[in-house]
Amino acid sequence: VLEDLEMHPARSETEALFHEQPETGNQYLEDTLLRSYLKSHLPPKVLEEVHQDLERFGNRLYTKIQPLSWECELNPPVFRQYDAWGQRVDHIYTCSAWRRMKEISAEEGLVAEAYERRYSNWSRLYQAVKLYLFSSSSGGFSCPLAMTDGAAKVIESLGIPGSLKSAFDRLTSRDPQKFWTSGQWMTERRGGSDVANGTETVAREQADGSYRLYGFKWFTSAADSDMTLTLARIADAEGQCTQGSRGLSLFFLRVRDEEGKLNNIQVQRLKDKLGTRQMATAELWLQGARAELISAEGRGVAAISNMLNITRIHNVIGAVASMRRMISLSRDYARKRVAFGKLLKDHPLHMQTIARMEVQVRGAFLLLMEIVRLLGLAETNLASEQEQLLLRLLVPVAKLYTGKQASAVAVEAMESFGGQGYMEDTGLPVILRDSLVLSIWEGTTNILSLDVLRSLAKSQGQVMAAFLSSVQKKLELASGTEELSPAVQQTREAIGRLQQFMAGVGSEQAPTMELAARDFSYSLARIYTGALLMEHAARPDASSTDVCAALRWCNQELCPVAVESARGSYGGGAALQDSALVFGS
Ligand code: UCC
Ligand code: FAD
Repeated sequence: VLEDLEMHPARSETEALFHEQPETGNQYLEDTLLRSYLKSHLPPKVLEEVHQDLERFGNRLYTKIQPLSWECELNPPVFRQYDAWGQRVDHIYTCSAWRRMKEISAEEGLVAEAYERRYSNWSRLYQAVKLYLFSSSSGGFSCPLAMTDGAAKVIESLGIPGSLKSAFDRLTSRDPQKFWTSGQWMTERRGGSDVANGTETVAREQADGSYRLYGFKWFTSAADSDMTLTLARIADAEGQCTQGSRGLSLFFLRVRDEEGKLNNIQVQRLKDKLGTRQMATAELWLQGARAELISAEGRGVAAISNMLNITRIHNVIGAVASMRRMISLSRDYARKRVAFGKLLKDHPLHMQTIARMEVQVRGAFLLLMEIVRLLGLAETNLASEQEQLLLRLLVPVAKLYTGKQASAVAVEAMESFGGQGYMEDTGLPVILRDSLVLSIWEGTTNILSLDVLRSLAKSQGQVMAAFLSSVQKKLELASGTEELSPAVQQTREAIGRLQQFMAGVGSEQAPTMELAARDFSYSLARIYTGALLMEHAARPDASSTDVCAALRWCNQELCPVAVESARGSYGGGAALQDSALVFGS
């Protein structure tokens, strides 16, 4: 027997760990790019206070909040339509960890911080950093927070009318007992992108000036929220409604009354989703839900766009956070896992794979910081007109670009754990699944590419001028750093090709901008991100890795729209070919 044991080690020995669990520690302390960004941008006094809070929050996330996040995944919401006695109840049960996330969000001021403006224009950035750290440990709670922030922004932009004061106070409260979350009900069965033609919900005015809404909302995320903003068409005395965008108005409604009874709303069912399963997304019938009109009649889309622009920024936060989390875990795993007699970190090809992802996340992170920096300036009336235009342009650009980056990085990073990456109980598939929605909700990639064109169309060339001037300034800064000269050169050339493309748009045989919209938006994203990476690498205390990331980023095709245009991809003939290719005739 002894001999046998020597030859065949006991089970306890074979159970020795071959796969050590990858871990993250304090995500704030470990994020050198985040810390160097804050150090170079925040005023010293602000940095000192913020640093202390972020270090504390980083510890809280790692020790207390991350386990709750896993609980949210294991205990998704449950919908019960009837009680045991046949009474319709339409109750959505959420787990205690999910409800705890709501309390934590209030305690940490994850929405409040942006509206208190303790640090003036830096408050937005600071809030975004906290949300970024929270996102991958939030168990999906970053979704309601996005919409809550968006709703607060809409109410603030309306001047906080008296009737909405209490809602605003609750949305921006730090008191867990008072704090409310909001939904954002836009999508109906006929269309989520084409809201103008897809919205069938009708609003009927009541004698007291309030409205009752009748319709069906096809996707309503965080359906356990306290309130929502939603669109509907106001019916006139004959019951007729204006069709199209000009018939849409924006409404505020409470989902339940004081006793918890639904506001004439029936829950049809919860969506059976690929990801974001921790969070309830419902189909809802509005059967006379009492609501308050909060926009001018027919200005619903313009009014809710304030919400869209905030939730799209949250989408960018989620994208960058999920990339960062995946890479941090890959990095840790590479230090622990042995293959072919050495640690993964000592296989240069494996390091190349992770390094390529690192360049992606660095670029995306700086783009996020740029947007929230600009938003902070705009919200404290410190933004120039150019900065406001730039912000309007960069939000859809960043949302569409980082949404795609996040899913690509999640897939690549999953492979870096080998077969373990595919195992549900490692938690890694959750990150992958949840990242896949980032390019769909809050506007798909194509819809946002068209929104980029919308932002350009509104300003007669001023938006592009603001973009180019901002890139030029960053390039001038970078020109002082010798090692960056190849990247500076590549970006200058890309700008030249972009300008050439733009000049051709109005001419004969012009490319149609609609067909070019996606490649055009990608070009803006790559050029601007390259400029940001160079700006960061040109700081006096920049590291060699900052320089390396900038060089590598700029060493890709920065202006795909020019390449595709030269290939004739945007002419009428190309559109016909596209259809023929798709349909095989
Ligand atoms: O998906 C959803 C929630 C998911 C859960 C939350 C997750 C948050 C992230 C968490 C991270 C972890 S809610 C549903 C989201 N739905 C969409 O995003 C809709 C996508 N479709 C579009 O964006 C379309 O482009 C529409 C709906 C905006 C198109 O509508 P219209 O009415 O056809 O467009 P118009 O006529 O061009 O625009 C009407 C007005 C114009 O202003 P005026 O009339 O003054 O010229 C536009 O300039 O609205 C203005 N407008 C905007 N303004 C439209 N979009 C914007 C904008 N983005 N910014 C400023
Ligand atoms: P469609 O509009 O049918 O789009 C289908 C495809 O066509 C897309 O690829 C799109 O890019 C493309 N397309 C459409 N129009 C054009 C065009 N003009 N040019 C080129 N391409 C085009 N909505 C809410 O309102 N509230 C919520 O809380 C909410 N939560 C959601 C949660 C989840 C998990 C998901 C998946 C969705 C949620 N949505 C919510 C809905 C989401 O916003 C929509 O699904 C999204 O906006 C797309 O709309 P659609 O599904 O109608 O797709």
